[in-house]
Amino acid sequence: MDKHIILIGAPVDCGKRNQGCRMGPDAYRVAGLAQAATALGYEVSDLGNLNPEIVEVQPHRNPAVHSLAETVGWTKTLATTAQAAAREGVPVFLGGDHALAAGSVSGMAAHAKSQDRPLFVLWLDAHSDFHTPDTTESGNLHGTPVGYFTGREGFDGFPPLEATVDPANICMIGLRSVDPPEREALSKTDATLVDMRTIDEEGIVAPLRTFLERVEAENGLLHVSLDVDFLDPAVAPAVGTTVPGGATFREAHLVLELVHDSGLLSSLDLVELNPFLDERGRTASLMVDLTASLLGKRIFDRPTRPFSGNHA
Ligand code: NNH
Ligand code: MN
Ligand code: MN
Ligand code: MN
Repeated sequence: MDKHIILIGAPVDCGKRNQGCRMGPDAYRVAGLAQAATALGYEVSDLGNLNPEIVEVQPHRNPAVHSLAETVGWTKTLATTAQAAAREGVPVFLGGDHALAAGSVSGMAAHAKSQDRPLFVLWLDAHSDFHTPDTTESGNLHGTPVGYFTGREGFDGFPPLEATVDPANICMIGLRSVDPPEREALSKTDATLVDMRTIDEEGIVAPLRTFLERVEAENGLLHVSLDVDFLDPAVAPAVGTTVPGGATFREAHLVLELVHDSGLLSSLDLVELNPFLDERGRTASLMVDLTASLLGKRIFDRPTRPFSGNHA
């Protein structure tokens, strides 16, 4: 993978009603994200915190939907920034809530298209975020980014997609809170859905390896979207939407260690951290440590590599 990390502050806080994710980018900086990447041999740039484009939109026909204009504005800013940054290195989006993935992933999909390569998405989350503005009951648009970048209907006012992500190229791991309309819509796709029961029964490694082997075989770009609530709230309390029964500390590290070893990472979202809810910075620090695993931090070098190709 590219040894240049580009930090992009995305203090998006409009994707749900409870506030605090806007403090995420600075919490990651304070917790030492840039220093961790530098120590692992990366060149690190920090673009600072971005602002959303100011846009006007018609109110959505679903009256529950809120903060539509702000979310659309962020989507435009982040999609443009993602494409420019991806030409220079590995964009790391410091959230901010998960609404930011409408912009980061759609921008990466456009970048992948410009290279004639498919974009694959590893979605690490308790939730599938596959709503559309028509199906969301909460009206919280952080529950909709996957619906947007796969090209579902109902995203009136959002920028038209230069490229959609094929649901068959999405692997969701950690699922344990999926709303009925999402489940119904997901069942009509070929997305890989790894819920907590699958992890309990089969382990987290097998489905991940299968997915990474496909990314490699298809010469894909790989975007990783890490929602804090992928983790069990006992280890990661600083998130508004805690769901019990999440990934353990070691399961999370292992996923990111395996992604590192694949050499396939192209871009990353760190989302839903709410520092206002943290305990002495422990969740921010854990997210930084997980990113270090993704960037190659290890206990010992491994004797064998799980992949045939040499991407290092
Ligand atoms: N599915 C719920 C909704 O749409 C919850 C989404 N919340 C998240 N997603 N934190 O990751 O409101
Ligand atoms: Mn560079
Ligand atoms: Mn999410
Ligand atoms: Mn979530």
